[in-house]
Amino acid sequence: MDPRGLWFFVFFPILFASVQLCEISAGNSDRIRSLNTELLKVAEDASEEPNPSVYLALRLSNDHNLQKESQYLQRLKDAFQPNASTSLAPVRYHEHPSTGQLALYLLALRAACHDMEALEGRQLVTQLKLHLNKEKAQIGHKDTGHPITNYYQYSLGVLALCVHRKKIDEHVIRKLLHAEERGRFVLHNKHSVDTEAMGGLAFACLEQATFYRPELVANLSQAVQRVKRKILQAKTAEGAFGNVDSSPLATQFLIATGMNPECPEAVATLIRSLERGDFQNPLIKSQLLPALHGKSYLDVARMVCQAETGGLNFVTSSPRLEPPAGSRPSIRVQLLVKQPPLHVPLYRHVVRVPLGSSLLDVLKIAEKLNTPKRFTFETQKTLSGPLLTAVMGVKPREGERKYWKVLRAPNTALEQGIADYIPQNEETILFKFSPW
Ligand code: B12
Ligand SMILES: *[C@@H]1O[C@H](CO)[C@@H](O)[C@H](O)[C@H]1NC(C)=O
Ligand SMILES: *[C@@H]1O[C@H](CO)[C@@H](O)[C@H](O)[C@H]1NC(C)=O
Repeated sequence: MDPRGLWFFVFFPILFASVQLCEISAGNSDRIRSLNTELLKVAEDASEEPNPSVYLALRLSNDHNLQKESQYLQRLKDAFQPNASTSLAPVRYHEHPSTGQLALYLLALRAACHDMEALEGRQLVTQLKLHLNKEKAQIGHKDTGHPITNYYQYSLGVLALCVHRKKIDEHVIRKLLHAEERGRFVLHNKHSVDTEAMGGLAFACLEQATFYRPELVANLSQAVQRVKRKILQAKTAEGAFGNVDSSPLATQFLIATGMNPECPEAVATLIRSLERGDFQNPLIKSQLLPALHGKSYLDVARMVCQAETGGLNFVTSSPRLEPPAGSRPSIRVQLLVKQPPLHVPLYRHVVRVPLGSSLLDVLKIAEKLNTPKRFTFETQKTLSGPLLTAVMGVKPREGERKYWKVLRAPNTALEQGIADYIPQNEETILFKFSPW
């Protein structure tokens, strides 16, 4: 076991001023604890690739299972730095891990109180700086281009360096400020609250750093206020910011910027959504847990590490038992695949599947059918689960900003991925190759 994993945090008292407003009533602590247990189970599952976001959530929690946390940290290190101690070669830019993944890993290391002054730590910081410079160059001087990944990951990169108290190139910061101000935080023509929240967290962190010019700091504070306005404007009738899944991050932003009168209601809404079972994806759950503890990713910066002893052990409940597929009634789901401007669908077929199957199950079943045109698809593992990357052999070319949008016909975009979404009987699922 890595002894460096055994630390815990003392938060500066200053923090409590902002936390107080978002305090969770004791009545909800069981629910929050079982969310913690669920994420620990995700961490224990060796068949899943380690997810730095899940580790971050566990570290920002009030409850700990130190042994499992440090085992998980080790798996993260093995995945992200397979030859850490041996590589003395100069740092070069690699496409993988992406800006966002590298950033999440650096945040995780900070949450583990990892010493970043050692060679490998410095190399990681240099690498992330390289990533951000590449992202910036891709946007270009006139801001006509797009980042290599997206502004969400760009923001994550800035946030991670800031949390490690590393000074960031002012041009890199100004590009992000510019993009936010010009309303560039959009995905498939829709304003992205997730991106706004992550950008806002980055701005809020930079604003508190001590080494930037007052003029830049003034612009950063303005940006924080702008983000706050946009997030509050995105509030739905049900109290979500954007949608259910962007609310955890949006609430983290409200927590981070302190003394927000909206905060208690935001947290109460998250708890209600949690009770209703609205959150299914472990990545979103990992963004939720800190918020329910009144914390945000900025708190990773404020941590002081002390040698840690003890920690809570969780009783893990047994997994829910599903009835065997054969005994479940079957439903009919139509799959429709379109590649505009072509009018003729690339595929259309009604598939029979057991009730309760996920959309991914439906696709797997469709693939095995003897239809005139065989259904084919490809997925890619991501921190949010399997992303549908190709359908009927069609996928974006290198650098082409297109994706397979998934809708419930005629035009309701799904708010879940293919592994989480459970189709209903007689539903038509439309896959549409779209720009973003
Ligand atoms: C940018 C983004 C996209 C971009 C990604 C392209 C790119 N190269 O940047 C595009 C436009 C393709 C996209 C598509 C979709 N997205 Co999206 N996306 C995001 C966003 C804002 C950031 C993702 C990111 O960069 N993460 C950081 C890096 C470090 O993590 P990563 O795992 O390496 O990132 C990859 C995955 O996140 C993947 N990805 C993006 N979206 C989704 C959605 C799902 C379900 C999966 C499995 C993977 C995935 O693309 C990233 C880059 O490769 C997140 C917000 C969030 N809170 O996570 C939403 C988010 C993940 N997306 C979401 C959704 C619903 C979708 C779609 C299902 C929408 C639709 N109806 O078609 C599709 C995916 C359909 C499919 N083909 O499988 C939801 C997922 C909710 C949930 N319950 O899990 C989120 C949380 C937004 C929200 N609040 O609703 N998305
Ligand atoms: C790690 O080492 C292996 C073999 O020594 C090499 O192939 C690989 O590229 C190295 N990985 C990194 C990230 O340096
Ligand atoms: C701050 O914002 C103003 C107005 O957008 C801009 O003119 C100025 O250059 C910015 N300053 C810095 C340091 O980014």
